Amino acid sequence: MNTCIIPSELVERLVSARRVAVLTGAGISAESGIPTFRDALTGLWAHYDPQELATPEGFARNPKLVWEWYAERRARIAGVAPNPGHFALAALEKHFERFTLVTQNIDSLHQRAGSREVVELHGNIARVKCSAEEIVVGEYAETESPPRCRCGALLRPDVVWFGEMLPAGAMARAEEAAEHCEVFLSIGTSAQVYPAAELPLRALSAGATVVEINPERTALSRHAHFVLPGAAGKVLPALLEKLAASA
Ligand code: BJW
Repeated sequence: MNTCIIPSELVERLVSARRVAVLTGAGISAESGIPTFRDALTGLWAHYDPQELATPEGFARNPKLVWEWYAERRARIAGVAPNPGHFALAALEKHFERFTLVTQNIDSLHQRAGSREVVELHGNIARVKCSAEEIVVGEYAETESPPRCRCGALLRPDVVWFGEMLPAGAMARAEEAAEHCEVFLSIGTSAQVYPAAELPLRALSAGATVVEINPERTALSRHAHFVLPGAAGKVLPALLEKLAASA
């Protein structure tokens, strides 16, 4: 029995919705043991400088440092499992005609939980691409320093750093889903990083019901129709339970 309070009006809107879009951020993977970015004590940016580790300029200055940091994070991700929040989203997908799961996360935990269609806005840590040609060349393999592409440039993680464009196809799919859904769920994101943070606002402008699931208030909270304060791993299974009981 899950004790989270899910408003019945939200359940009714979900029951009648045909198209649902979801945006997830680092918070959904926190209960799996992956640190978020901006949480004051445990977030990655409390301990590491994003300018040095998550920008193309930082990589150009010290490619080995950046490569090692991503190798450590990859190893951490390999050692964790999806949590009840990821599994609840995979199950939720089956209740709707169209369900688009857009994630800012690079950890593949949604896919490992069984979500079928995941739009990755910020890339995936398992892949590497050429730092010059921007072409994905394959899966990461353990090396001390970044290897070189056939063209001679260094390989780098296939993730989106500050100042870089998001993959155009992924962003287009995310925008389309946000603008054509009846319910939009924003889960475990501080809603500070653009253009991902625009998605719930686009959904709002298009008339969707916007729901936020997060233990803390964010920049989005005052705009959302429903704010469900709590951990995604508790709130999402409760939401799924209510929906399944009402469908
Ligand atoms: C829980 C929980 C639990 C905890 N359950 N919840 C417009 C205005 C201002 C600035 C810009 C703008 N447009 C572009 C920019 C610049 C920049 C930007 O947004 N900067 C802001 C910081 C101000 N954006 C970009 O540079 C983007 N590119 C771009 O826009 O290109 C065009 C352009 C370029 C230059 C100028 C103008 C236009 C690219 C952004 C790339 C972000 N990359 C990173 C790293 C990815 C690779 C990696 O992992 O290493 O992506 S940074 C980091 O932030 C990562 C995340 O995906 C992203 C978002 O973080 P997220 O997921 O929200 O995590 P947190 O930690 O912030 O929040 C976690 C939340 O979970 C918290 O709220 C907790 O409370 C909650 N939580 N436990 C539920 N159990």
